Amino acid sequence: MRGAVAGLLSVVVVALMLVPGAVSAKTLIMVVEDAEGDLGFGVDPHTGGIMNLWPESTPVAQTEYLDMVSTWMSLRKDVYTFGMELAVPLPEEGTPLPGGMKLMEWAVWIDPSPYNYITNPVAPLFLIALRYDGSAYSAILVDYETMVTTSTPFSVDGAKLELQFTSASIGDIAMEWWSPLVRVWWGIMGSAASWFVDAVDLPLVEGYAYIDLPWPPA
Ligand SMILES: [Ca+2]
Ligand SMILES: [Ca+2]
Repeated sequence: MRGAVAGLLSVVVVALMLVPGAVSAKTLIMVVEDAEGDLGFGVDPHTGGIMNLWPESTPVAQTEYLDMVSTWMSLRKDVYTFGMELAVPLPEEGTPLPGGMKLMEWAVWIDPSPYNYITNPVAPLFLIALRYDGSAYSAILVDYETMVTTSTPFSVDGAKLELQFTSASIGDIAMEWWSPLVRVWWGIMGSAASWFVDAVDLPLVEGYAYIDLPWPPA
């Protein structure tokens, strides 16, 4: 399974978009494909890959809207758009969560350097996350320096989700590393009972480091 995952190629696109009747505006876009059917748990400290797959009979494996099949980041002027495509459409609001799950999160972490829980357990800079609790969606931006959480614009359209945030909302930093992750909480809300169930697969492509992707695109 992991061999097949490693065989997937990522796609990096830098697009130059022309705005009709206006000055041209450069949009940076990076799109990365991810394996389908790879929901798992436990992160390999050497590769960043998720080590164990949930058996097909388990609620997580059957909850295919947790399964990222592609993810992207774009920057146009001073607005970032982060997105994910899931294997199947996201649930309608009000759809209960299955299998004792209490909360789900499709998110991007902005890291100061490639995070590794053994060799580089660095604190993240920001988290931008879409969450669903079985009743409604919400989207937040967490500043890990101040621990201030603010809401941020999002859209859910079939199997696609997007979150937007401005350069100013991340302190006008020059973003260098971003890590898309899908997470599920079980048990009592506020507890630490969460697991990462999907991360970017790391094909052996220069520029990838553990679970982080480089920015801007090469
Ligand atoms: Ca996946
Ligand atoms: Ca994956």
